[in-house]
Amino acid sequence: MAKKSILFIFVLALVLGLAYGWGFWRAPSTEAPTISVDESGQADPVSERDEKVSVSSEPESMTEKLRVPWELVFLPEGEMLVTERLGILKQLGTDGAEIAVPDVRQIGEGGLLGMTLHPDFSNNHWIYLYFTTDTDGQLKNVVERYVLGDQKLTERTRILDGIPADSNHNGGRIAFGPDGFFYVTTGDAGNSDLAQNPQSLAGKILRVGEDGSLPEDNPFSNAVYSYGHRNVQGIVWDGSGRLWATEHGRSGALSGYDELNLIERGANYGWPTIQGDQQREGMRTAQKNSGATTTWAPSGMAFFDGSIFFVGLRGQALYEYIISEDQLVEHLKNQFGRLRQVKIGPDGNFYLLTNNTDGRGKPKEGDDKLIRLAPSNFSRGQENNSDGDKAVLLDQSGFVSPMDQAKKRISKKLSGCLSHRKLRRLPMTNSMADWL
Ligand SMILES: [Ca+2]
Repeated sequence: MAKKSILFIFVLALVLGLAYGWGFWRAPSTEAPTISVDESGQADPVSERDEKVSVSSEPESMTEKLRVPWELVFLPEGEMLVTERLGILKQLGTDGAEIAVPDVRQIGEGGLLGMTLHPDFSNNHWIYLYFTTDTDGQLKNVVERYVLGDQKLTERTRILDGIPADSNHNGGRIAFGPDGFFYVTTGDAGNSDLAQNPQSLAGKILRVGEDGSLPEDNPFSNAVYSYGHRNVQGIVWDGSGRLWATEHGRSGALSGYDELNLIERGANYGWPTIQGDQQREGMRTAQKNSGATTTWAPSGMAFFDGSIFFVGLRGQALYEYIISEDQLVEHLKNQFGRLRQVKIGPDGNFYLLTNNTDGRGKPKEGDDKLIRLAPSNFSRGQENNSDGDKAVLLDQSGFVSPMDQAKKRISKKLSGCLSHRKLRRLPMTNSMADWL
C-alpha cells in the first residue's frame, strides 16, 4: 500500500511536472498579439496586417514573361499598367493591350522607366512617363505627359527635358506628392560632380508642377528639390507626409553604402563627398545605409503600416524599415531574384515586379513577373518572425554576423512549430486573366 502511494505520488509529480513544463514551453504562443506603435504613436496590432485583404497569404504570380518591367500603376477600373524598359506600356487585363511609347532609347539601365497617373486621372486621363531618348542627337532623360485613351497615348506634352543620361545612373522614379507637386528622381549619369552642382538636373530629386512649371519655393530657382544624390530609384511619403528615398551607393569592386534617406527641401545628401556613416557640415548622412560590404541596390518603395518598404535588385530582397523602431528587416531574400518595384494595391495587397531578364539576373521560369502577396507575409520584427517569412533583422550597418545568423536559425527552428504562416514556393500557373 505504502509502495503504491509512493508510486502514485511519483507519477502525479511527474505528470504535474510535465504539464508545468509544457505550459512554460507553450507560453509564447498564448501571449496576446504583439502590439506595435507607428510613427504617429497609434497602437496597431500586427494582426491587422491580415484584416484588410481577402486573398490567401500565398504569393501569386499575376502575370509572367514581362520584358524588364520597371513600374506599375493601378487604373481606376481595376486594370494595371506596367512599363517595359524597351518602350512598351503594357496593359494587364482582359485585352492585354501593348502601347509603344515613341522615341524611347533603351540603353543599359536607361529606357522607359517611371510612370505615374495624375491624382485626378479619373477625369483628365493624364499619364506621366520618364524615359531615355536620343532623337535630337543627345542622350538624355525626359518626362512626358499623355492622355491615356482607348489603348493609345495622345496629346503628347514634354514636362521636363534635358535630364543628363548615360547607360547607367538614370534614376527614373516619378510620383505626385501630398503637396500636389510632381517629383522626379534622377541619377548622376556617371558624372559624380554633377550631383553637387545645384544647377544640374543630374543626381537630384526634382519638384515641378503638373505641367512642369516651377514651384515658387523651390530652393535653387529651378526644378531641383534636393541634391547630392548618386542614383535615386525610389520615393515614397509616409503617414506623416514625409518624403523618403532610396539611393544606390558606390558600385564596381567596392560596392555597398546603399542608402535610405529622409528627404528635405534644399538639403545636400552628400554624394560623392560623404558615404555610409560619414558626416560633413551642410550634408545629410543617410537615415540607414547598407554598410561597406552589403549591397541592396535599392529601387522602388511603398509605405505600409508604419514601415517603409523598398526592394533590392542585387540584394534580391524586400526590405522593411520600421520607422518607430529605427530597425531594418529583410523579407523574401533570394526568393524571387532581383526586385524592381513594390506597390500597395487598392485591395491592400503588396505587388512586386521582378527584374531578372535584363542580363544581370538569373531568370526563373516565367520571368519577369508581377507577384501579389498579402501583407500577412510580413510579420514585424525579429521576435515576431514566422518560420516561413525568412525575415532577418539587420543591425545598424546592415551586416548580420555569422553568430547572429546561427542564433537566428536556432530561434527560428524553435518558433517554427508555433508559426501559422508559411510562405511556399510560388505556383507558376496563375495568369492575369485568371485573377481578373
Ligand atoms: Ca548620401
